[in-house]
Amino acid sequence: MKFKNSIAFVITAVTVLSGTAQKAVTIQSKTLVGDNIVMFVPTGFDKNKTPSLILENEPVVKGTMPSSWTLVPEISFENNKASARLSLNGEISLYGGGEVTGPLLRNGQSIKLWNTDTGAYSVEGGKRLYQSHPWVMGVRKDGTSFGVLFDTSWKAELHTNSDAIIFNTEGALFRIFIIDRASPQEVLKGLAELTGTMKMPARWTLGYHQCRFSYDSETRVKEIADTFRAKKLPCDVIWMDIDYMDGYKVFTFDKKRFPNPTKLNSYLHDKGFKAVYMIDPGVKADTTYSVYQSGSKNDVWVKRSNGKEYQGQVWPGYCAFPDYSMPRTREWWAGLYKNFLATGIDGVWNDVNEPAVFESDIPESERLGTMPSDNVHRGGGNLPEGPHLLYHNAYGRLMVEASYNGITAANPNKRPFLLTRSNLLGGHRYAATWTGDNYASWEHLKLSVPMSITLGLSGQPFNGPDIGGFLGNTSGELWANWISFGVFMPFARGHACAGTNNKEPWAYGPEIEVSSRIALERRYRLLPYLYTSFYKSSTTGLPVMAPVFFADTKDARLRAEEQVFLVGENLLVIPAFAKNPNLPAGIWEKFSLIDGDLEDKYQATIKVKGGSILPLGNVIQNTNENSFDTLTLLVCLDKDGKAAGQLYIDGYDGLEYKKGDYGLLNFVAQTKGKKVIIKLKDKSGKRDSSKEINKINARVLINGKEYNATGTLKDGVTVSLI
Ligand code: NBV
Repeated sequence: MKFKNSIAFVITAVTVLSGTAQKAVTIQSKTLVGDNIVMFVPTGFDKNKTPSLILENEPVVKGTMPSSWTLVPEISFENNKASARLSLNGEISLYGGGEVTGPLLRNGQSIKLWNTDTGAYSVEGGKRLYQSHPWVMGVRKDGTSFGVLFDTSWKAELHTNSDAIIFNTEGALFRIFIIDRASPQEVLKGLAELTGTMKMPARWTLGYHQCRFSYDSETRVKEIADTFRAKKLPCDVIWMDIDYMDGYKVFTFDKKRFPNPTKLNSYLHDKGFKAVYMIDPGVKADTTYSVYQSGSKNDVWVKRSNGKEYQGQVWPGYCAFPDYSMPRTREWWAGLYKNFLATGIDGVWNDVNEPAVFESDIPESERLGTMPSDNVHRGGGNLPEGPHLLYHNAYGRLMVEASYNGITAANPNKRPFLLTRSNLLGGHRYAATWTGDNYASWEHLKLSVPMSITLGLSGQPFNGPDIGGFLGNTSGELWANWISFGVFMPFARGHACAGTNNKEPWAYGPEIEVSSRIALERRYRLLPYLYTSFYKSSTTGLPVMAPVFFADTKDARLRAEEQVFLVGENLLVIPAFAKNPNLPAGIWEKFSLIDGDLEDKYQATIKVKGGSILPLGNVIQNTNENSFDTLTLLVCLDKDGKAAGQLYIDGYDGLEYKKGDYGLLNFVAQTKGKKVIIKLKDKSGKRDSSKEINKINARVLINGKEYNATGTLKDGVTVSLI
C-alpha cells in the first residue's frame, strides 16, 4: 500500500496548503498570442505549480481575444485537481492525443496521460502508452479546423466525447491554447508556432535501420552488417540495444562481447553504416561505478519524499534516477556523452524513460511500473520543485533535452540523432520516436498506421513502429506485409525482442528476401522526395506521414480512413492489407519504383497526385552513395496538363544548410500540344545543385501510361506523348 498512502499524502498536503476547494474557475485573461491562437489563463494559475514543459518559448501577447471567437473552454478546480472542458457544436471529427492505440478518428475515446511501459500495449487496454500529448485537433464539416493544447504535464485523462473535449488532471491549474484556422494543416502550423518544429535530421536517419534486442556481440553485429551488404539489401544503420553494456550499466561496454567499440564503429562506417547505441536513465547504484560516483558527487538523483535518494530496480539492479528537472543534472548528463560518442557512435537511443521501474520488491498488485508519485524533483532555473505526479510525464522529455544537448556539444558540427520511447508534446524538438513494444500480429500491423499518423497530427513527425512486431514470433508473410508499407513511414526500423525468431529481411527464406529487397529499394529510390518532405516538415510543422483526408479536408468519406496514408502531400500509400479503402478523388496515378514491384503481392500500391512532380534518386545501398547521377522526375499532370514539385538538397548532415548551403529546386511541367516540357523554374539557396545533379530522366504518367525522356538540369526535358 506504499503508493496509495503516498498519493493520499500528496493530495492531503496540497489541500491543506491551498485552503477550500472551488469548482468553476474564471478565466483571468484571454489573449491573442499568434495568428488565430488564443491563450486562456485561469484565475489562480501559477507557473510555479504548472510550469510549461511543452512550449518552445513563452508566448508573446499580441492583443485580446477577437470578439468573433467561439471556442472558449470552461475551467474548474476541485479537490486540488484542475480540469478543462471545451464544448463542441456541430459535426466535428476529432484527432490527436499523440501516441494512442485505437482508431485514427478519436471521437468517443478516452486516454490516460501517465507515461507507461506497456508491452504489447496491454496496460489498461492500451489506454495509456509511453508518451503524453495533451492535444486535440477538431475538423469541422467545411474543412475548417481547431486545435486545443492543454499546457500541463500533471497526470491527466483526456476524453474526446461527442459534445465536448474534457481534460481532467490531478494537479494545479494550467493554461490552454486554442488555435482556430482555415484547415487542419494551418492548425498544425499553429501548433508548431507554439511548440517548435522538428530539426532537420541527417539524411542517413531516413535510411533503413536494423535493430534487435540480443545482437549480443560485435561478431554478431558484424555478421548482420556484412549480410546486408552481401545480399545487397539497402541499410544505413545498425543498432546496439542494451546487450553492449557491461552489466547493463549505462555508458559502459562489455569487455568480452564488445571489447573495442571504436573498432566496431569504424568497421561499420567503412561498410557505409552508422551506429546507434542505447542509453537508459537508470544508473546502477554501485559506489564503484564512475557514473554513479559522479552523479552522487553532483547530487543529481531523484529523492524520496523523506529526502533520501530514491532507488528502484531496473536492468542493472537497483538504480538511482537522474532528476532531469535540475539544470545541473542535465548538464552533468550531457557531459557523459562526450567520451561515449568519441568511440564513433552516430546516434543515441533513450529507452525505458517513462521511467519504467520493475519494483520487484513491491507486491505485484501494487506495482505501478514507475517510481512513487510523491518522489521529489527539485527543479531549478525556470522549473519549480515538484512531485513525480507533475514531472512523470515530462521525465523522458527532460531526459532527451539533456541527451540532445550532450550529443550536440560532443559533435557540434553534426545533426544530432536521438530516438526516445517516452516523451511529452513538444519533445519532438529533441528526439524522434517509435511506438514501443508492439506485438507481431496483424492487429498491431494495421494499428501501426493510425498510430503513426496520430503522432504526426500531434506534432511528432519523425516516428514509426517496430517493423515486423517486437514481441512474439513473426511469420514471413507478416514481415513482408509490414516492411512493404513500413518503408514509406518516416522512421523505418526493423526490431525484435530477445527470444523471438530472427527478423532480418533474409530470415524468412528467399521469397520474402526478394520482397524485402524490393521494399527497401523503393524507400531508397524515394529518398529525395522523403528528404524534401522532412525539410518541409522541419520548416512548417506539417507531418511527413499524413492522413488521407489531408488531400481533401471537405470529403467526409476520408475522415476515418486509417488504412492508407499520404507521404508529404503528393504520394499515396495503400498497404497490401487495405480492404476497400476510401481514396481521395481526383487524379492519382499508380506507378512503379523498382522493377518487379507491381507484380509483388506484398508491396503497397503507391500513387502520385495529379499536378505534382516527385523527385526520385537511384537505388543505393546506403546514403553515402550518390543518389543523383541521374535524377528522376516523376510527373503526374493535373487536368490542365500542368505539374509542379520541389527537391531539397543540402550537405545531408552538418549545419551549413542554416547558412544557406542548400538548394530548394522548383520544377514545373507544362503540356504543349503533344509534348510535356519539364524544367527547373527557379531555385533558392546557395548550393550549386548542378554539381550534384546533371542528367534528368523524366517519367510522365497519363491515364496509366508512361512516357519517358532524358535531359539535363540546365536545359530541362521534353517528353513526347506520341
Ligand atoms: O532494451 C531492451 C528493450 C528494447 O529492445 C525495446 O525496444 C524497448 O522498448 N527495452 C524496451 C527494455 C525492455 C524489453 C522487454
